[in-house]
Amino acid sequence: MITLALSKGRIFDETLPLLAAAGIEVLEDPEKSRKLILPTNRADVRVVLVRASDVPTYVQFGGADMGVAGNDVLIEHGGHGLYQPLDLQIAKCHVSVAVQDGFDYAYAVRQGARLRVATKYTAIARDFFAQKGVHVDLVKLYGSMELAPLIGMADAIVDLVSTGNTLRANHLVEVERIMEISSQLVVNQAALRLKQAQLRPLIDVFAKASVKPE
Ligand code: PRT
Ligand code: MG
Repeated sequence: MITLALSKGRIFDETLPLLAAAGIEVLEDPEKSRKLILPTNRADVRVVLVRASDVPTYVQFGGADMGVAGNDVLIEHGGHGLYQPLDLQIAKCHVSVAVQDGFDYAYAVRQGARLRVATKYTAIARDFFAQKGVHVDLVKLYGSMELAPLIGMADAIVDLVSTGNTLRANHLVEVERIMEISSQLVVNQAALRLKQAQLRPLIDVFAKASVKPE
């Protein structure tokens, strides 16, 4: 049995075509079903639904043989015990610093001001500001980061941006782009050895299917 860990939403939706390329069809719709273990048309392949930020943990501890997770999540997790053979080029976005429209971020940085930064991505934010030599107090949040600057709780946020619509709707502007994000295939290192014969062909099909023509 091969177990694949996915999160509901964009990662599930964008992984479906890759599974289809391998002849794998998930037999239930996660938006309709309450099941956490979804069967596929192949008796030896199943999908488990977990929180996006839990995918690396399930794969690390062998709860799943492989999974799909964004670089954002993998960097925060640390990637221990995971083999990352493939950038799937899906669920793309970037990590940015954003501030309230009108806040002079460049000036604050030049002045050596200490910034309070709200984020779910504390590892990424800590590294980024340390490299810039900017002193920050990080405030860990689990969601709705956009709210923090609006109510005066933080000077800036570090968050994922794709279309920029969420920032615009909340009168925030992007002032720095920290890194590009896409989702990676992650594989349990022990599973890769023990289930080579089943996993390798899947990884190869995903590799071919994830290459987008320029
Ligand atoms: O939503 P939940 O709290 O359950 O978990 P999650 O947010 O960790 O999961 P999910 O499914 O939202 O995201 C899974 C992965 O998709 C992330 O780890 C990223 O690698 C990737 N991804 C790609 C994104 C986005 N694009 C994205 N736009 N994840 C989140 N967003 C959010 C962003 O945080 C912001 O709130 O969408 C909002 C901004 O979108 P725009 O289009 O308005 O800029
Ligand atoms: Mg989300």
